[in-house]
Amino acid sequence: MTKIVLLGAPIEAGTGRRGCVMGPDAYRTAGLVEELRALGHEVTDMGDAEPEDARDAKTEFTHLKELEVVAGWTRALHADAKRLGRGDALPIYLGGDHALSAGTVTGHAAAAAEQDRPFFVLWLDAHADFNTFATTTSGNLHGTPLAFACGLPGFDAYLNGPVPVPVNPENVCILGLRSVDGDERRLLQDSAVTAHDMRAIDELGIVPLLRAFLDRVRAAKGVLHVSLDVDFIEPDIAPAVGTTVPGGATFREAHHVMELLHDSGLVTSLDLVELNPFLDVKGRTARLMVDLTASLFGRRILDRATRSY
Ligand code: 4U7
Ligand code: MN
Ligand code: MN
Ligand code: MN
Repeated sequence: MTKIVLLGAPIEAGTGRRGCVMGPDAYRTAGLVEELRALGHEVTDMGDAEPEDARDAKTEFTHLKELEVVAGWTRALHADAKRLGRGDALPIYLGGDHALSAGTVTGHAAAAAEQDRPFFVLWLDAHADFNTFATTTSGNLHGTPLAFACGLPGFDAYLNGPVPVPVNPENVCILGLRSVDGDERRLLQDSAVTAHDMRAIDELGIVPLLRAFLDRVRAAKGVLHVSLDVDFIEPDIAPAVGTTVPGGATFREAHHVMELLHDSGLVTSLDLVELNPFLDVKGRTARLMVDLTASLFGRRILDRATRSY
């Protein structure tokens, strides 16, 4: 039994379009609380977080969209995540667009540092979200949270100062990549982030890639934050996302990742991001995300004793 807390983060300012604001309620409607309780977990839904006022958030760049709103969410969620990271329950952040992870990841990194635990991040995404204010061409800030969390320069507006505990890029693994921008590619290349694109998954399989990372987390006695972007998954089966890229993880690949994460026992916090219920087909994507979360929390086809391998 795991104690789980849910915190909604209805932010859509980080994307170029409307709809992610409905994400947290779509997860509730799709039965997330009930599914987790059915697996034996103690679940508390804390409702939705609210952004801080960040009208002071300014930069030299004029093409960034909704910087003040994103900064307000970053500050609020950073504080929430830092507090929840000190507690004994495992937080699931219900997005909301991926800009929310600027707050959750840096908050959990700060909490882990207080406890002298190495902090690791698994980023399941078609994109690297490794743009800075200087490199983003779209100006959509959901393309920046991983660069920010890793301490890349120029982001002081988000937290009104530098990131207190930047994530060590050596402790970050991205799985599922198939869309990386020109300048972002260079930043990623120059970093120590482990970046596995879809070709690596095709050639080697998703299991050894994930296992190698989980082995490192375990060996370091680390804590692991997982950030699951809906667009990690093939859009044919997960259509409710603004930034579809074909060639994503299959149904079984996505579930298998969750099953291995469950078996590892290493996950200490989770973001579910980028669900846009306005684009969904009969709730299919919301339900898939709930089912994937259930796999991460112990749902399996056969249990160990019944399985003949
Ligand atoms: B998501 C993009 F240009 N890189 O910066 C950008 F391709 O959270 C996409 O992963 C960012 O969905 C996607 O706008 C952000 C684009
Ligand atoms: Mn993303
Ligand atoms: Mn993405
Ligand atoms: Mn997106």
